[in-house]
Amino acid sequence: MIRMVTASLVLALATLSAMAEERVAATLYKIPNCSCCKKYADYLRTNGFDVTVIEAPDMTPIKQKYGVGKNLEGCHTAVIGGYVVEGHVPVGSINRLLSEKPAIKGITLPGMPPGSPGMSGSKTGSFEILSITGQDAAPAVFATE
Ligand SMILES: [Cu+2]
Repeated sequence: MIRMVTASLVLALATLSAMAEERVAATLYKIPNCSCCKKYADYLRTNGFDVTVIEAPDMTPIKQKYGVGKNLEGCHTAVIGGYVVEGHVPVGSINRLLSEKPAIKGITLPGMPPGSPGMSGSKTGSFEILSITGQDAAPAVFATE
């Protein structure tokens, strides 16, 4: 019995360390003086992402490249696993995006809602994370957190 418990414990530990090593690469574009963007990069790092920050004085071409329409814009733009993650999106939605791999360009939390990851203040309501499709149609809700 003890041997079985030990074996499953070893297995659990092995799984845990494999998970810890598997850091997902993320590239985050931001304007140089954006401090909430920097805090969001730190938030991603804390949650297991390997973040490369690229300072972009003009974010317009980046938003255009990744299909982030004006109504969908946050501050920074991240690229993770081939998806665009715009603004202060909570990590739960990113992980769901990466595991479900839907046929969209990415997800966004438009604006800079108080209390969202990297933002100060306290949360006043639930966050609506929207799908980015690159189409003009009204964006669908990807998740509510
Ligand atoms: Cu921000």
